[in-house]
Amino acid sequence: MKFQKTRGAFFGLTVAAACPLVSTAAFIEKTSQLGLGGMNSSSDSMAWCDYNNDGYADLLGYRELYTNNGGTNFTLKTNTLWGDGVWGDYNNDGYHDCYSWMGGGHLYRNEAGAGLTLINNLAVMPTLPGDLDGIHGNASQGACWGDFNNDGYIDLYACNYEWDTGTCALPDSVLMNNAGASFTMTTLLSTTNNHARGVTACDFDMDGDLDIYVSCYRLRPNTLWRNDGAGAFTDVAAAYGVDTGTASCITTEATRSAPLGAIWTTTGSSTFSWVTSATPTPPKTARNSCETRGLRGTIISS
Ligand SMILES: [Ca+2]
Ligand SMILES: [Ca+2]
Ligand SMILES: [Ca+2]
Ligand SMILES: [Ca+2]
Repeated sequence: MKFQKTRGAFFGLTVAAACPLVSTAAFIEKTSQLGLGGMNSSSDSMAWCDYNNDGYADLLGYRELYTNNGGTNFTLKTNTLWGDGVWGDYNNDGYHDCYSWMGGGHLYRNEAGAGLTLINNLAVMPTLPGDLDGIHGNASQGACWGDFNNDGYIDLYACNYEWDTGTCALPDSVLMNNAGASFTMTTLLSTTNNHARGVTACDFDMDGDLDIYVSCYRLRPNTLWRNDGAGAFTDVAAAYGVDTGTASCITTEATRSAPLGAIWTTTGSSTFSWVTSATPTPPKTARNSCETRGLRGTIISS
């Protein structure tokens, strides 16, 4: 089994299947016939989840939730959500809830499959950190659920990306779940101001706790957060050779990992391989402008 996710698209377990040398599978485009022809085209990610527990996976896109009608077609349930999101049952009631990382982050509670209720109470779900000038707010690009402290309640990691086309990087956040009642946010240190986009959780070192890998944009090193078991993280990307470059900010873009996400494929204790969409090519040197312009994101550890 493996955890996988692309650009904050979903949280879940998949079962690795044997892959034939020659595939005979064929796909037929049925978007409109299945009721998805009017889907909002602004989505950066999609996420399947059987939110009403009827046995059929439903579909979350940008601002939209489509209900699966017994595998025959889909019906638009709502188009007023905040944006793309990830599913997870934060209150352990048996129904998957939804967190959208957009607009400072928004938590939706699943009302026993009948619908999603936006939790506007900041004491329950804090707003993600924004630009220090207070003008732009937050610009998160992804999130993932995982029980980082093994207390039985899933927690959340949010990538906070940037503003002003790379001049202002924002620090990432860890939101620990207080027994399904609220979340406590820790904003990570400056090393995480890496223009993060995709995040995925997996126990790569097989020590019983979920670790986190974050893929970053604008030639920034990627981050591998090793969990201490209590939900506190240390960046070990360089030690494990998966930062895909030095922190000098002068490197080949192709040797950086995919800015849009990564996939775990665990292969055994303390070892792992990883796959991204970027393939090393002959060197092409580029300078990351963020080093000369400086990072203006909030640096807080609480
Ligand atoms: Ca369903
Ligand atoms: Ca729930
Ligand atoms: Ca937890
Ligand atoms: Ca671990």
